[in-house]
Amino acid sequence: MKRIVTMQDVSCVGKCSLTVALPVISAMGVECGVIPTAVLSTHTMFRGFTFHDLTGEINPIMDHWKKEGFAFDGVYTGYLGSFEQLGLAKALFREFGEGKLVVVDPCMADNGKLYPGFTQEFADEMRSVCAMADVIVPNLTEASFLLREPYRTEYDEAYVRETLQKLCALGCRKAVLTGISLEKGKLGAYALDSATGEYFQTYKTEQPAKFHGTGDLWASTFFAALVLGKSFLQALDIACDYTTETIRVTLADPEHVDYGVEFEKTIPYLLGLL
Ligand code: PXL
Repeated sequence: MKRIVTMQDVSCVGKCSLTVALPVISAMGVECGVIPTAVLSTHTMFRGFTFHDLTGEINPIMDHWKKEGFAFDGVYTGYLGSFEQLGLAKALFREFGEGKLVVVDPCMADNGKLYPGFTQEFADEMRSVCAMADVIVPNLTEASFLLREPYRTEYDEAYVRETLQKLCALGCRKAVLTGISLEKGKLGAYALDSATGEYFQTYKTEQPAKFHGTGDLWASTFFAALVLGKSFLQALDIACDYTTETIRVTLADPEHVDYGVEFEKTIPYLLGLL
């Protein structure tokens, strides 16, 4: 059985980060070890959320794992909340990611804006974490902060390709831009493998709403699909398909909440894609 480790926070209600990654990766048949970086009552889009930092636990957790001789087939980092945690993510890659699949989702921004608490300096430091990854999976907003370039809502294919080249120049082998739309009504992912110069793209029907946590849903699915041995293009396609279908099913439920998607309902659909 494949075994991975993912490092991100636990938002107790809100369906993002670990409360998405753990069930989705497990459902895909991959053992999911976790490094929880913090416990929050909700994700940071709610007001008044509580926050308990777990940074001090991370080195002891890794030390114990080293003593036990644990090894993983892949390492995936999501939302990280401090400069110190960026350093610990790099330590995690050195200790457990050598020769394994390392995926970095530089979670910090969306829709042109940094999430609460993040700064341009954090984005600058995130570059060195991206440099150690095999694959990074930013959205266009995150890419603009990583590259210190203005965020654009209007763009063409040349801009997407140029952005992917600049992202790969950070040091990762492959870069994926999520949430790309080059044609009205279609939304998907555009990627570059810098080692071969090959571009990849896949699109699904754009859904008429955006939800929190869908970036984490996408990244978890993409990562686990790669760990399971799917090709790069297949993994992109499976992640776009599952995320789109999940938003569609969520919108079809008149009682859906606005803070997260009903990914639980579409797990059978996801397994059908594998
Ligand atoms: O989905 C990314 C994410 C993860 N964790 C926390 C967040 C967010 C996005 O806002 O607030 C705590």
